[in-house]
Amino acid sequence: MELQNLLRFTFLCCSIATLAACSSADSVTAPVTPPTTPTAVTISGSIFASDVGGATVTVKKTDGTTVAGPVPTNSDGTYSIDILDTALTSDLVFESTGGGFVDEETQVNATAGSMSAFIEGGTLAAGDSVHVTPGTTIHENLITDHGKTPAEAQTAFFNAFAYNPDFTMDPVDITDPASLTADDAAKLAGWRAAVFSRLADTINVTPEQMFDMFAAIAQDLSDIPDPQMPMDGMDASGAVLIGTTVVNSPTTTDYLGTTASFTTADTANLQVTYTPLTTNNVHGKNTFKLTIMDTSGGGATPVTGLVPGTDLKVMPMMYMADRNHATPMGGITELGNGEYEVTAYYLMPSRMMDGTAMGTWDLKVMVNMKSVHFYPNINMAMMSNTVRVQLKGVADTIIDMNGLEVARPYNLFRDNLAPTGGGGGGSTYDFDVFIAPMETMMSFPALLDPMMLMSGMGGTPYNVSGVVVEASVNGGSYATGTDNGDGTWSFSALNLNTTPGFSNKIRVKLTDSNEVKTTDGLTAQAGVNDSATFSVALP
Ligand SMILES: [Cu+2]
Repeated sequence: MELQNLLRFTFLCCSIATLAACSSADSVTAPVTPPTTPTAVTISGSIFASDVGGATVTVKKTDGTTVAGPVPTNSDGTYSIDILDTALTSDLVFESTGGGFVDEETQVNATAGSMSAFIEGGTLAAGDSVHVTPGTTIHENLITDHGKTPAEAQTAFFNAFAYNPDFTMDPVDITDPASLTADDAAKLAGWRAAVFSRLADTINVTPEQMFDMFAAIAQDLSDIPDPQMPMDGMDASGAVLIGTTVVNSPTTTDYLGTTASFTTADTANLQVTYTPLTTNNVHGKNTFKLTIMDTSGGGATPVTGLVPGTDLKVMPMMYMADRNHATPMGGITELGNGEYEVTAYYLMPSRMMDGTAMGTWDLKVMVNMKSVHFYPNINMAMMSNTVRVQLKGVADTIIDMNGLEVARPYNLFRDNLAPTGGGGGGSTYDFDVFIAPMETMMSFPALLDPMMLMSGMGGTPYNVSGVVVEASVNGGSYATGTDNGDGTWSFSALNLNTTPGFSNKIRVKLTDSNEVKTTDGLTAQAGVNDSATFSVALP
């Protein structure tokens, strides 16, 4: 066999030599390929629960053979490890055991358990980073301990937590003042880890036992999920207990309650408290209160007189599996005593009504250039009362995230619906819509007349003028709305059917001096695509 191979090899060399000689007049000798010596690449990263110092990091193949390490982590949780580049084509598991960390929630020094990250073969190259977090640990456990494919593990994790664990993201300890200058992505990654710390504390699991909680969650997620309750504390064979404790693995309800409990955030000499105005924190128009206190010198003095848009900015961002996007904002009103009322118009809920996870909302608040973040869980509003409809431009187009020219979306939000004159049993209602066209995924300004709209990356700006907004109730004639100059249009004394549960249909038309906006971006056809419909059921 060896001789045969040698002959074949020799023959191949000769063929190549012949070809080389034919195609290159200068070359008289065949190029000799030197035998390749495996070289090592350096991968750096961190073990984060928060920062786990003195942990032992090993890289293994999925069959358990060690390909690199062990190496220790530094006191800040960082490590650096050399891996033969020949090993990078294999699926790899980064494993960490032991070490110490300061638990974010309890602030106690604790000994870490095992954490891990699964890296698909061919993903890593020299200089890349692998950050091992609670999220990557659960994902890896689903693959290694429960036989899931990487894609299945990702889906199971996303269903439960509405994000994909990302080993490239370097988290910061959000309870450490040193994190204040970190970027939004690092804070988001740090918050995601801190949620597990608080979740453990909430269900009476110690920081040490939290690592068994990661394994328990993976076990829970290994069975067929119920979208409404992807974490139900059970697997196919019954209740999942955490390690050697008698504590049940947490449920989706526990998790959502924990995420919603992050309502106070500190930055240098400032404390900001976020208060949703309703317990059902829904998508569409959403008004909330921010309380801003100056905490310098250990006190708490209300911060008053912040100018909206200058001293005080609120910038929500949704992190989805495949993209990030901003959302339209309404106004900010100072209430006094350091309190400010803010209106956001959420394009999407964090989860659909059936429980399907969509993404994570990051509500960034900037006070005098210092930022804090909240991550509210935004519920889906009832379908019987439409919170948002869409109309589209026809000649009015944008270049989308894929570089394609598409009709510009105009988001129309139900802004207000109230009995005319404050009630008294009549059937007429005042109705306002808030309109926010899209410029890019990051920009949804309030519609003003006139204004110039950007049209995605590289698109031709669109000049808006002569805006007319009309509404018709239950097939009646159209009334023209009053432009309030802030993106809202008002209709007064609309006649609604007040029969309880009756689904009123309010059709809204949007026209500018160039065209009628349509539901499908095609040229308007009266009564076909020239209006969007809000369903309105009165209580
Ligand atoms: Cu979204």
